Amino acid sequence: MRYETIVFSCEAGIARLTLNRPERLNAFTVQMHQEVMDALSFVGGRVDARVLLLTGSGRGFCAGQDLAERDARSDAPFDLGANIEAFYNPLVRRITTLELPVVCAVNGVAAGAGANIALACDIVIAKKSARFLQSFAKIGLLPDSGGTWLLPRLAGQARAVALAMTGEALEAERAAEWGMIWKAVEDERFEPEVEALIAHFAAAPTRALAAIKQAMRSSATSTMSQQLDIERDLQRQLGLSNDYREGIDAFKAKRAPDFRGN
Ligand code: T3D
Repeated sequence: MRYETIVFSCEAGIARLTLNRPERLNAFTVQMHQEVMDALSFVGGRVDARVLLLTGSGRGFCAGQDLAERDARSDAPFDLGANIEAFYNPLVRRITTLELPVVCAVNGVAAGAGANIALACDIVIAKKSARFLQSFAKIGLLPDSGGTWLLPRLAGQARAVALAMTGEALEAERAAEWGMIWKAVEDERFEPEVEALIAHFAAAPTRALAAIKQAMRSSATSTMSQQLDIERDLQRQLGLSNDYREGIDAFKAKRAPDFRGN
C-alpha cells in the first residue's frame, strides 16, 4: 500500500509510524485508519521488529476523528458505532496486542481518540508542551478508543470522570504526575530521549517485553491467583528463549548481553 497520510519505516528492528496530516493536527480520516492498520499488520508480521514508535508530524500528535468527515445536518445520520467498530476498536486492540513494546512519543496536542490511542500504548513519553484532552463531551460524545477503561485505571475515577466531563486540557507534566504517562520531557530533550528509548528497546529481549506487556495487561481482569499462573506460564516460555540463555551467559561472564529478540 502506498501511504499518503502516514510515514512508515521498519529498519534495524525499529518500526516508525508517524501520523502525517499536520495541517489537521493529524486527525484520523478513513484513509489514515486504513494506512495505519496496514502498517501495524506489517509490523505484527515481522519477527525482526523489536519496537514500534508512534508519533505525529508538526505541532500536534493527533486530534482524534477528522470532524470534516462528519456532517451532523445530513438527513441520513452517520453511524458512529459502525465507524468505531470498523476502525478505532481494531486499532486499539492491535496496539495492545502487538508482541513488542509500542512507544508513543506525544509531540504535541493529543485530543479525543488521539489522546486515548496514545494512552493505550505501552510507554508514553511526551513533550512538556504537549497536552491531553478528552474533548469528546465538547461535541456531545463520550470518550472512546478505550478511554472509559483506561482513564479510571490510569488517573483514578474522580480525575477520569472530571477529565471526560469537562474536556479540560491536561498538561503533559500533570499527566505524568498522575501516572497516566511514563514521562514528560523538556521540548528540546524530547527527540534525543525518544531515540535513546527506542534504541534501548531495539536491543532488548523482545520476547520478555512482550510477556511483560501481556501479563501487565491481563492483570486488569485477573485475580492475584490467576496472575500467578499467568506469570508461571510466561516464565516457562521465556526460560526456553535464546535471550534468556544469553542473559545468563552475559551475567556470568560480566559482559553486556547481546539480545537478539528471540
Ligand atoms: O466520529 C466518529 O467516528 C466517532 C469517533 C470519534 C473519536 C474522536 O476523536 S471524537 C473527538 C474529535 N476531536 C475533537 O473534537 C478535537 C477537535 N480539535 C480541537 O479541539 C482543537 O483543534 C485542539 C484542542 C485539538 C487543538 O487546538 P489548537 O487551538 O491548538 O488548534 P486549532 O486551531 O483548533 O486546529 C488547527 C487546525 O486543525 C484547524 O484548522 P484551520 O482552522 O487551521 O484550517 C482545525 O480546524 C484543525 N483540526 C483540529 N482538530 C481537528 C481539525 N480538523 C478536523 N478534525 C479535527 N479533529
